[in-house]
Amino acid sequence: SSPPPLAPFDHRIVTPKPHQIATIYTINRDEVLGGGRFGQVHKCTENSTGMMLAAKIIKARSQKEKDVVRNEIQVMNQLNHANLIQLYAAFESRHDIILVMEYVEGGELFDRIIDENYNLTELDTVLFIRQICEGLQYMHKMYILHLDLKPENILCVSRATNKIKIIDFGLARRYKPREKLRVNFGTPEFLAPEVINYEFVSFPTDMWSLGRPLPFLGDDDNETLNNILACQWNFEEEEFTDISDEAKDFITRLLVKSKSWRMSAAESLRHPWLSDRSLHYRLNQKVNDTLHKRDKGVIWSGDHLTKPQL
Ligand code: PIT
Repeated sequence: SSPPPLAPFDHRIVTPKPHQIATIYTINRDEVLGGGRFGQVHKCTENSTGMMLAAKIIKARSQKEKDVVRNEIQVMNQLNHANLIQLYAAFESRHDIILVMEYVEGGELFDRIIDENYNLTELDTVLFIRQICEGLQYMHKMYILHLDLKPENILCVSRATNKIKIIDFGLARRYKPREKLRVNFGTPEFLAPEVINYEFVSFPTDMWSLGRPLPFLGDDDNETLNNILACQWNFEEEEFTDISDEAKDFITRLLVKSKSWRMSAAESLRHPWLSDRSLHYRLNQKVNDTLHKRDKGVIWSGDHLTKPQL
């Protein structure tokens, strides 16, 4: 439960440099760490020190596109926290802006969630969500909204631990009390009701995203949006049969249609699901039980398998 390692450099205020990046850093174009809305992230090395970093190359030709990236830099300049990826340098040229950031090697949480070889337990989820809440609590204290929280934007520090860092501040901004938000409806399942309705966004808008493990999926995007707006969900899916009541209560207190009644990041951290150590102990016992029984062939997984002869 200790926080993830800090970036291997002190927090710095970055201004985009007009120099060529190539003389100071070596970008490994073959090694793609991830792709986002605006371009690819590559592994890269600072030539003078050998320090490993990550370089996000963002295509930005127009003034408007460049302003969006400058906003991302401004936001990252204000954020110094172990659960938020740190910015090291930035370079601006005619066609793109490159952000040089802290390097972590564990890949996206998204990939861990969908990896069938990795058995994600409820206790793992507690550890992930708790760190996301720590990062969010800090951001919100700094008056900054993330507005694009999803498993693709959470990085694992390594494959072996459950430590994470939040990335992608491309939509992040300083909270302005009267600001409404226009977003692209790329992934409707993640949108909070106030975003769909084009109403004011605020700190609780980020909190909605944390309750997202619930399926709002309709047969099409329209139905999905309607399910969100109607706050139509339940715990009847098979995935929830073994989930603790505390987890269900936690989700219930985030997926609240009215912004002002959702738990804040600080309240979430105090919720029993994230804070009750005896619950965590029980969840851990459950994990061990399961592994133990599986060793003995008592538990099988997958409908395609036949029951072992006991
Ligand atoms: C890493 C390792 C990795 C991906 C990234 C960094 C990506 C970071 C990132 C940060 C942003 C953003 C998009 C991606 O908008 O696998 O060290 O601010």
